[in-house]
Amino acid sequence: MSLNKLFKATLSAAAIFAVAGTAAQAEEWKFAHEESPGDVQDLYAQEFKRLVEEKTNGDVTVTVYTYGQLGTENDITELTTAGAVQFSNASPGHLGTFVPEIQVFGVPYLLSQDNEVNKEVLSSSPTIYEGLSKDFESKGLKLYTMYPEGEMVWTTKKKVTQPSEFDGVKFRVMTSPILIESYESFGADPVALPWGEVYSGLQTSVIDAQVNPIFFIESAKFYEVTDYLIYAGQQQYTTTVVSNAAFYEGLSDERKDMLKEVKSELDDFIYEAQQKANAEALDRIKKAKPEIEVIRLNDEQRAAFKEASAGIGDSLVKEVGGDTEEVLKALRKEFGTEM
Ligand code: 6CS
Repeated sequence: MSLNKLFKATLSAAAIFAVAGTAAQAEEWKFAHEESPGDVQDLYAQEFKRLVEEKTNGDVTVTVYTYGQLGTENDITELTTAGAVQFSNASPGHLGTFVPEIQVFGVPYLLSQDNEVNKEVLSSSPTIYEGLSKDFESKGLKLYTMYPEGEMVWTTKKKVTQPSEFDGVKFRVMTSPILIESYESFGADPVALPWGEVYSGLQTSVIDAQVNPIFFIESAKFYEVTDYLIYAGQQQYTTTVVSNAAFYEGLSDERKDMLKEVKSELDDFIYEAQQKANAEALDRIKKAKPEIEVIRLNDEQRAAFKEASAGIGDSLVKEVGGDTEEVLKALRKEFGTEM
């Protein structure tokens, strides 16, 4: 072989090796969430991306998709069960028709008023990670983590401080069936919608009220089309991050360990990030709309809503069955909210 030919053969072998090498290393994980850029789920997903890429020395790249890029909340759960997306946020508020048991997180007044307690339970509860996780596995999903996004605040066009004042109020809720029952028990007329339809729904009076954490009320601008922010202490917004179960099971032990490490670093990160996001958003809302009325229901007023919804846990147990009764009981104990 001439030197020239040898040089060309070596070059093409090197090129093939380089391409093959790149192909073997180029592993992409898709992470879809339910919120807008800069929202709490986006902060989580971006930090997950940073940590995974750093810990794998770039062998894995994570592509983050925000709300709408791959569809609505329910669409991204379906994409994850199908394996087209490796990770996604699937909030209990929208997950009720896929994993009915997770609706325990929609039971009013289940979580603690102390958010440090909520953080501990959501990040490490055996009831969640050993019990509820089996319900996810049976649907082809691996429950990766769970975290709080802040207290759910009602935004309404009408002042509401007791259940009778909800009469005739069309109240938007997320799509899990338990939420319809809960808001009916509070006295409202619930309407289930994806959040992308909420702003225009409020603007055109298709709905009169909705509930979300403050950071989201600011970012989706729901405060522009409502007049009251009402803290009823009734719920924390919780979300789960799920993975496609077959994908997760197929990972090497080394990758699984890396993901556990990432989860535990992110437990602290996201807890602090959501606190900051909610506090700053309330200040901005008050500045942008000084006439908005912020109402914090007192203990007596809260007790009326609590009493009105006291049967929701039992009806969930009846409807979903399985281990829901034990899960609810165990979670009430962990959150310190036994009845
Ligand atoms: O209200 C909703 O549907 C949306 N709220 C939040 C805080 N995150 C995503 C969710 O879909």
